[in-house]
Amino acid sequence: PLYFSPRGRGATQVMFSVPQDAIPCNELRDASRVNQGGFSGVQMVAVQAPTTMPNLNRVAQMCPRTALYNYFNPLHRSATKELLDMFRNQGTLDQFLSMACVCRDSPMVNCKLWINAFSAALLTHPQTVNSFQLPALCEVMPDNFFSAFALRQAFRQTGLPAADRGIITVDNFRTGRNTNPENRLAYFREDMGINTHHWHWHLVYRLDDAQQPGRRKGELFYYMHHAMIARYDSERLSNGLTRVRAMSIDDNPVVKEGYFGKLYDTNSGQNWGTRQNDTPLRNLNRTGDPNLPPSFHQLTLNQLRIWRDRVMEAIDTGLVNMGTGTRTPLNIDILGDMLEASALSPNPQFYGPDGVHNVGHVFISHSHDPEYKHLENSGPMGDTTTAMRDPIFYRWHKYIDVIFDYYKQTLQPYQDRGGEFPLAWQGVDVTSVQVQSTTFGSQPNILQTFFMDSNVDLSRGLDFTRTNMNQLGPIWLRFRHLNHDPFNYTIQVRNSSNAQVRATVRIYLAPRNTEHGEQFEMTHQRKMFFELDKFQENLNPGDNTIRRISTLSGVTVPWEQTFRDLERNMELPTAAQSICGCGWPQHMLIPRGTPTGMIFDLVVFLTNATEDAVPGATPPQNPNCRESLSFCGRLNQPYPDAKPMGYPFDRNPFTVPDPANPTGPQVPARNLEEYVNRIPNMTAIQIRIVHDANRPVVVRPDNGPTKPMREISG
Ligand code: CUO
Repeated sequence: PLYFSPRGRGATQVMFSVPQDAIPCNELRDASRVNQGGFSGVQMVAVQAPTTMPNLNRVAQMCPRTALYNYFNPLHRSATKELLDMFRNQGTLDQFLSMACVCRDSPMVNCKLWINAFSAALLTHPQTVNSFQLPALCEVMPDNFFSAFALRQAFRQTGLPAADRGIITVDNFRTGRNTNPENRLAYFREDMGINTHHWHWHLVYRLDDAQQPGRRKGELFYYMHHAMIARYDSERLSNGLTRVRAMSIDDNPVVKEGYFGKLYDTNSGQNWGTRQNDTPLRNLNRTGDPNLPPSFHQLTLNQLRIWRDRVMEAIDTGLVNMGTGTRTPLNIDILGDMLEASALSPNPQFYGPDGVHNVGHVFISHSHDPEYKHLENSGPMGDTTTAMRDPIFYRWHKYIDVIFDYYKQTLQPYQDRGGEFPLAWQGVDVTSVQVQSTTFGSQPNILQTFFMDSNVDLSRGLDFTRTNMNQLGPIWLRFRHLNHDPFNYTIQVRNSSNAQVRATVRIYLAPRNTEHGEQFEMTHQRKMFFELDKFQENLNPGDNTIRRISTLSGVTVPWEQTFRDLERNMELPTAAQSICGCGWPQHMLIPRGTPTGMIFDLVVFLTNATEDAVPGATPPQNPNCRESLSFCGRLNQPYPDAKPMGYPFDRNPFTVPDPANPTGPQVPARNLEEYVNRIPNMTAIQIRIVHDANRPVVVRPDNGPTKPMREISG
């Protein structure tokens, strides 16, 4: 039998185990861990040989087994694509799994490359697309998430019988000291859920994907990354830091923020690059670096600026140079593809074969050794699992966001009535909004955040089955992360028509005040808004009360979907859709806030769902899978909202009369109140987010050791 499933764990799940050491597929054993923490029995997985053996020469040339795998490296990406296509071209599930096994066992295939290609294939292969759940990524490649130090402690445990093992505790963010103010944000940047989400998003929206009608991949690249930057800015204000300053590539750019990630790639046995404070961004002259394609051996910042300037020219003229003597109108989706740049970029030769954005990742990730004098590897900015750990990620993506916003500013602001996507919805008034946490004794419009601990089992990613069959069992690691008390929204809406209507409820949050303690002007605050939820509701004629719990958010996925494979726990091998793991982690839904309470503006905006509907986009059907529709869409379907992403805050506010000069030219609405006043179907309230630093740190009760364990500092 090719794959077996005594308790719902198929061969695909088992194949993710210990890929670093490439235990041959036919020796893989499934240490099925049921009942959280226990495990029962060992099963062999037999795998047949494929009918034709693959030729892996090219794959191995582009990404050798000994290389430090980087998603943003064009060679590694081509190798991933080649392997992925090899998997996709297998017709039956048996053939697909056989091929995946042979490649996994081949000494020519880089294991992280294999994980990426195999995961991407599982997401899209017709035989697995609806029946597979990716395992928690930090279990599969723990070395991309935990420091070399923590990992070493974990490896030590593998040599011990289960009863003698300790639990590795990672309760401190150890990539810097607080004398470096950037370290205050380490809990955000190094959060396992955030980094997993970023990897998963780029896996679902691959750079070399073919066009799929209505998917709006370029626009989603803009929107999803914009939201992450806005969230990071809120997090910075919560920690007494200024908003992120965009990175510049002009005038001798310098990366002020150093980063020492403490990461070690167990696959290749190599260290990730590090970066000192005040590292200049210099031309790349990495001739001889086998990891980068020749086009990157000598790459100048000037070249990057030329590509950037051409993109800016396209924005200014509103037209894309197709390279064939013709020009076509620019839109946000094309701009996203151009900048990223994906395979859908309209004229890659002209706008940058690898896109301004990707090339920036490569420049920055090699800035510590631009001339390859020290044979240094890429830094964390080179890969999607690690990029968000580095403070420079946010500065670079803010720069990309500034370019997107430059385009958005060329568009007509939405008007309350008339024009494109008018804001007012005749007959629907949002009369009041309140949020309240579900905890006993909570007060309205005050939310609380706190730190807590959760456990993950690293045994899948560590080699121990081979050394001693009697020493199976979990290797627990406990890490600290932000969380908040769940809360309810209560929204009162009056429908003054005499028919039932269906509404899309859009909920956004942004800090009310700048780092200088002044209320944000609307032209700036609109960029700070990030989505908390989006869902649909029927409104009966008259007064309606909409209640919604924060855990159902349309941008997040629950902790269980990020950190545990559903099959193991739910015994439903076909229950989960693979894309359901993609989404912002629920525990990071709201920013940390401050101990005394930080004021945020919460906006509820109702639009007509009939107008928002997209043909071909069906509602979620799988009750076991919470999907992040806003960030991840649905697999093989058009994006399920007809409005521009980020609507209405993606564009500058409409203009209003200038009180200082009522007969003169109008000015953009100056603050949120002036904006909301004109839109009856929108309401804003102020809420406070209090960070309870004194709350005792509790451990998430499920998914952990069944009895107390010796703690080992990681
Ligand atoms: Cu996700 Cu730059 O696109 O990291």
